[in-house]
Amino acid sequence: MRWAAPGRVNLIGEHVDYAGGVCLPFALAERTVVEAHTRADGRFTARSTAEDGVVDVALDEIAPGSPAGWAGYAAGVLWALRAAGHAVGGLDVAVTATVPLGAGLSSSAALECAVALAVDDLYGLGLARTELAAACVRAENEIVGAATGGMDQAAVLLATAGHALLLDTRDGSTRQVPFAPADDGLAVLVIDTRVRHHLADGRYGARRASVEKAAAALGLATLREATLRDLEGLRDVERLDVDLLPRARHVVTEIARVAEVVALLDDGRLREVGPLLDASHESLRVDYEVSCPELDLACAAARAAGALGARMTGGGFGGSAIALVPLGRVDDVTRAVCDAFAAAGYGGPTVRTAEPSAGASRVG
Ligand code: GAF
Repeated sequence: MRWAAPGRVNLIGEHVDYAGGVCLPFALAERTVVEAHTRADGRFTARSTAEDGVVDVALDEIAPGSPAGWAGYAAGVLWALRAAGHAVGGLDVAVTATVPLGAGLSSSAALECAVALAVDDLYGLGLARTELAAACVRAENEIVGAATGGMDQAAVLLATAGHALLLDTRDGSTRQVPFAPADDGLAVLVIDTRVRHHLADGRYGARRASVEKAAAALGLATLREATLRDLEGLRDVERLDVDLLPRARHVVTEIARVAEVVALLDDGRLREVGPLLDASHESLRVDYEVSCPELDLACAAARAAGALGARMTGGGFGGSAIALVPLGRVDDVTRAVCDAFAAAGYGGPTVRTAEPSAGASRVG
């Protein structure tokens, strides 16, 4: 049997899912497909079209850092479900990956969620998708060692076609927000810079640590509770840690931008969200420092060629940008971004249109 899970892009609400914030991702059409079978010998075996070799590990040997590399995302899901007390035995998986790896499009969450659905079906667990998402997050945090929040797994498991998923990470609540750019004569372009990133490499975790430190310094559970005025209270701490104030400012202003974008979408005014996308990118570039020259160039070139707004999406340090583009300008924007990359001596980006698509499901 086979299960498929999509990649995602985040329309807005970046680096706020571990701060109790709100975000607005949607699922892509590109999917990671997992063919899975139970094994009676208590082992996890895996291979992937995107990787060499076969991974073979006993369930009891799954632990932080083991197995290393890509298979940790899949094996970690079995570990997390077993740790939560569910009766899960061995599994063999064959992965066909069409979500680009390391592109900021959540190939890792797609793999985790496809495996989670497979385990849930094959072992008859009957878990809610929110419970499966939580297991996927534990896999990533504890087995892979990436201190990510829960946005990607929620998007992959809960998204529906023609909508963005408004996720409130403070209480886990969600709402489907109608989002069909083509109906407004628009397209969302996803520009993969081909600069590869890895969220377990320390920089992502450092951002999360700053945000948690800022909240603690203000006496708050999370920065969701903070206002811009409250951040003045960080000036003293800032003498010790100069990054704290701008990091916290990004989180607080980004959460406010999400609310503005949702209000515009609810009002049928998608064409007006461009400046908020631009402001999000500036905040991520200047205050949060998770952009890179290739992402900045992609956004600038897209805007100059007629995009209504553009921003990096996902964890950053490489990966992809999105641009909101009138349908009639898609070719111009695509060409302008490719030309700008060539002129800067960067490798060619990959540009595709993103359709808000359905979440993960069994496919055969
Ligand atoms: C990555 C993480 F996995 C998410 O949890 C989120 O923090 C995102 O970066 C930034 O918004 O995709």
